[in-house]
Amino acid sequence: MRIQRKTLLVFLALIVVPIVAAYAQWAAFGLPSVAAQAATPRDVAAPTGFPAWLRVTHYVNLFFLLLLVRSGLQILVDHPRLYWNVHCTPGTEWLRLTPIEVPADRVWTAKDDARRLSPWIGLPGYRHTVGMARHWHFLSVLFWVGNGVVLVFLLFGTGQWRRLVPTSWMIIPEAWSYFVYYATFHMPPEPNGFYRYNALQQLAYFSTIFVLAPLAIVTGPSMSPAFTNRFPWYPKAPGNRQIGRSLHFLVMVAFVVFTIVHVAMVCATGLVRNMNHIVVGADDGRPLGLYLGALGLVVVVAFNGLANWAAWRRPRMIQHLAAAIVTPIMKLLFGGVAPAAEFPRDQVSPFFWPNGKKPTSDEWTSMNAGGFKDYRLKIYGLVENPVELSLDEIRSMGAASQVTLHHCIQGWSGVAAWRGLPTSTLMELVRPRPEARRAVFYSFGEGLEGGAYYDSHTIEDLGHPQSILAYEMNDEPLGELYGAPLRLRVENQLGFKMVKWVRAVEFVASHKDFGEGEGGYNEDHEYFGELANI
Ligand SMILES: Nc1nc2c(c(=O)[nH]1)N[C@H]1C(S)=C(S)[C@@H](COP(=O)(O)O)O[C@H]1N2
Ligand SMILES: [Mo]
Repeated sequence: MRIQRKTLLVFLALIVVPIVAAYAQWAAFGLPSVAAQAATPRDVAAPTGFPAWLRVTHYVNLFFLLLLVRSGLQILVDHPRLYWNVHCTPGTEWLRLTPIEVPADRVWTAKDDARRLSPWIGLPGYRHTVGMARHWHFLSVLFWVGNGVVLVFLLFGTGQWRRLVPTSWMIIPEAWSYFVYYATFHMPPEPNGFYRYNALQQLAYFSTIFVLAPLAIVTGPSMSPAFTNRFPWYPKAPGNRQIGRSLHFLVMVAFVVFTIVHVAMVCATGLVRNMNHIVVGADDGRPLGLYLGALGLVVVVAFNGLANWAAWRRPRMIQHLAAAIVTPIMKLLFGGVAPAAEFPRDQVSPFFWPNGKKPTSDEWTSMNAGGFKDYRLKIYGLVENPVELSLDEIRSMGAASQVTLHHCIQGWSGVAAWRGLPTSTLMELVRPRPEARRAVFYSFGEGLEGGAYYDSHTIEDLGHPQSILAYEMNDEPLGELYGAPLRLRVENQLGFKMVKWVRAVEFVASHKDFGEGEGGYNEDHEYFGELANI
């Protein structure tokens, strides 16, 4: 692991400066007085205790947060580098969670770069399990956000917000006073949390619910190809897609740190009584809350074990569960929008991560040696006019140029200029029959587990102006590594659907009609979701 010095200094400063200031205040003036605050008789307007809905949402939140963190870490290690720039040039990352520096003397694909994660931490763990991790991430996030919405509505509907939402700026100096205690390892006099929180505690809970959670939610879509290509201002709000991704990670770190400190404080300030507050909603010293809370944690751990088991033993089931629950929502939110984002030509990335296995067949190798003069793109299946086209014919049919951002499922991105034949023009030529709903693109290259690589797109996605069969990248004929002679660009989808080294196109009625019926090679072999809008 390596962290950029500049970024490390900023983080350290954010932690060290307040602690030094707290020590200085303690040394110079002693501990501040918070006795009056702690002893304040309870505010008659403020709510007392924790109603059942609050205790339930608190638990449900923990339940899904853990799944989100574990699956999120698994997604992260599939491209174990975080950047502030959108190009993802090796060496420019601010955080690197791999010892590997990208070799300059040989091809090092983004997939080579993926790291293994222990299944005790990652969901589902091990290496390159990003597809399954995403299913758990997206399934969990729906419930986590739904639970959060219920919580916020009830907070404001019942008056419980009063114990959380600061109503006076005085909370800041008061919270600081408590911070001086904790930072210098002193325990301040505490109010009874059943009736009110201390100022720092209130501020911490408030920021977690009203700052961290919304930040986690809004930084998520800044990584979505469909959403950001339709609304280019969105990733620009934080700066760019990789800043969005880095912030999404930092918010996760903040949630984890909050949870650790929160649990430590619950233990340190009267575990049994505190557990009664939040588990059974009673302010007494009986051990019931502690026992039920422990049981609740056992359920959380058991479910995480079950989630790992299902990811490994019933991956198809999880993939189909996500297709049934997540896909319709993704379609509703991000489907059907035509991508439009373009980048200025001078923002083309200096380095573009390659992925996939270059073809090794004699057919492709000899055509490559001959400059693809003998290449014929075969288009067949449910079309009125099946054709075979040479590269020259393809070039003469019309061309579109675009400078766009590539979004790989692993997390990296890169800007490149593409030029090629719009797939809409191709469809005008071959005329898909009414029953044709999608097209499969077959590659000369093999997938990771052997057998030809392929993926499919809906007719609708292929009709967008930014959907092209590219034969040029950055004003040069498409390079060997990047998909020569033809590769797909479908800008509202993730990179894995953009088949390189395209050999043939088949129009079909459904994603069930080829391969193992999931929509593409990675969908079949790695359980990726068929819809790759996010
Ligand atoms: N034939 C083939 N095409 C492929 C792949 C592959 O493994 N084989 N990988 C896909 C993935 S996962 C990505 S991110 C992009 C990478 O394109 P690039 O190498 O131009 O960056 O290609 C896609 N097309
Ligand atoms: Mo990818």
